[in-house]
Amino acid sequence: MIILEQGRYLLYAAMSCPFAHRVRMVRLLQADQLEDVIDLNFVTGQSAEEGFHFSGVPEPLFQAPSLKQVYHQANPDYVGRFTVPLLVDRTTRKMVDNESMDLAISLIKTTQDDKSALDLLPEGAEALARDLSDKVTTAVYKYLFNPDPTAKQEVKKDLWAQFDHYEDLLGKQDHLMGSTLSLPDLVLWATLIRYDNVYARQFGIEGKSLHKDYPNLKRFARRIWNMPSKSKSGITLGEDANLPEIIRTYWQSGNLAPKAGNDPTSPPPETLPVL
Ligand SMILES: N[C@@H](CCC(=O)N[C@@H](CS)C(=O)NCC(=O)O)C(=O)O
Repeated sequence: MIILEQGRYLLYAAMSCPFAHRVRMVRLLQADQLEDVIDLNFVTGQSAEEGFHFSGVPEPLFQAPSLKQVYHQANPDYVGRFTVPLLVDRTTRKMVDNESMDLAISLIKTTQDDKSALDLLPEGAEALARDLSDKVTTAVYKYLFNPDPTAKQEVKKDLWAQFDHYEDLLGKQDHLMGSTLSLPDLVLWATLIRYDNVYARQFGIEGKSLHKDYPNLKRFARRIWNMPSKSKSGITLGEDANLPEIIRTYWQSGNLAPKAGNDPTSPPPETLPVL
């Protein structure tokens, strides 16, 4: 349950993270209700030993140097990975939730009484969003982290089968649930915009590109890219995504880049067109 009170929450996020991205997108699309209620705090680096940390500017709630320490403060009993997104209640200084899909749904439900709010969760949308999260968002990490080349090929085949299915569907309709934007669109979009530059190129899921092989997915991605948010800044979803920062972060990530055979100390490759 989210309380619509100014400055009440802090959302810890990473610009690069597609899971945190879906929560940020809901916040932006319902910004007239949520922008002043949830402040964002971005992690600025990730190391193999410490995980996500905040370099330079101190983290505002606990003055913690790392996300791990925020977790320790906000939930001393927490066991698990120290992941983004993480929502913390500033008043109680306690963790609210760190599951992106639950957070996104909870934010949508909090704002849906307002008649001007987008209906991001029509019937069936939650199930489709969860399915996409499992078969698309997570698939690229299953590919990256699986050491077995045969298993990697299986993951790639299944992922492309998903893309083929949605390519077909989006040839017939503008959005996954029909004619209007909903949560599954946001989930799929967060992977699509990262696909060519990060997942294909940096994670090594080579062979197909959104730009060249999936015209309907590309059109869909462009439509959402240009979608205005309700933020006071007037930013579009595409501008907010900050693709150059996403590409750079993955490239320099001490965890991911060497696994994919990249040299994180060299400059990231030039950005390929996505849309
Ligand atoms: N179940 C989480 C997963 C989020 C997740 O895996 N986030 C990644 C970044 S994209 C993370 O924080 N990784 C850090 C780690 O595993 O230590 C969710 O959907 O919210």
